[in-house]
Amino acid sequence: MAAGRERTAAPWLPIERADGNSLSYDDFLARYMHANRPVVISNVGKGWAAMRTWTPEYFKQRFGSKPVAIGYERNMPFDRFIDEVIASSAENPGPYMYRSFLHEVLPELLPDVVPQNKFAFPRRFSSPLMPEKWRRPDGYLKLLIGGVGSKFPVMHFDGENAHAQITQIYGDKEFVVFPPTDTPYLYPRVAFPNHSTVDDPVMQNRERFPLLAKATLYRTVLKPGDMIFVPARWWHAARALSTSISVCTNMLDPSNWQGFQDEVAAEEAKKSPEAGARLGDQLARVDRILTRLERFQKDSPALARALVLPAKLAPLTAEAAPDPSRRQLRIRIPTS
Ligand SMILES: O=C(O)CCC(=O)C(=O)O
Repeated sequence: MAAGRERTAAPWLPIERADGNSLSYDDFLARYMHANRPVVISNVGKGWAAMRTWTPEYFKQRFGSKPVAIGYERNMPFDRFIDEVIASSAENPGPYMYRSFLHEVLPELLPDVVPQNKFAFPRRFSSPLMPEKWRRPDGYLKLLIGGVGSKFPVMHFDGENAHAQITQIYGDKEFVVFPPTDTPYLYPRVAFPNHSTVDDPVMQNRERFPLLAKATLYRTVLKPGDMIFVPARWWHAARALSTSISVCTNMLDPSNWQGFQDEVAAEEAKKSPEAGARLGDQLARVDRILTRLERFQKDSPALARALVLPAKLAPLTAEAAPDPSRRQLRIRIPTS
């Protein structure tokens, strides 16, 4: 057998599940987000028009030949993209859309994903106190579409130490994660340490990637109404099992702040050490202010509500934050 042809079906463990009808937001934060533990939450997005109307045919009819971003450097007419998605197969996978930020390219779809999913609330990313580059009240809401066998191009963990969530709207998607402690076995790229060179984490090429045998694979299949919470630095990969439509966002709060601050300051320090130190100081100040405002709301909820401003500056829940679908957002899309 030629090198790389022989593959091992990796053993896997299921990802914990919770029911969105009974899980409170506080329990979600305590058990998962602040414990850096993945979970699949069912029954989310129940009120969304998207859950009823988003199908491949709907996108084809609504957007026709409008050009749409598929990957970093690939645009194509929406109707042709959908045709290729429908024709996609395990043997001959079609394109997978993963760079379409809704506010930027398809704002007309925003009313279809309200009310906001409380578990996907971007938290500190939505604070007006965040420096502009990282102020994203929608959590970088993004559309993901692919046909059978197509996949997100690279196993990775999200940059800026962000937590992520992916909500399944149509079809089935296989989703796998590995804990951060498995990083030594996942062959990170030298230039992009949050990108893995592993081509398939499920049907593994153990000749080329022998250390994979030491990693613990967690797997699930997302169905419409399921959301997976992917904690900061958890490696993840996704593959459509049928035509699949989902949305995803990022979240930031005290649980992943320090890593966020260190990472973006280190990136800035590549321009100059002074600029990196300045940004680190600025973010440390923002952290101190947000921490006080968050604590005040927890300790004195009635007074905080009466004063209005604490919840505006440091929104703790989706209800306290302005609905991002109603505002024209100026969003800066990261380029790496
Ligand atoms: O395709 C998916 O569901 C994964 C999305 C993802 O990980 C990302 O956009 O960073």
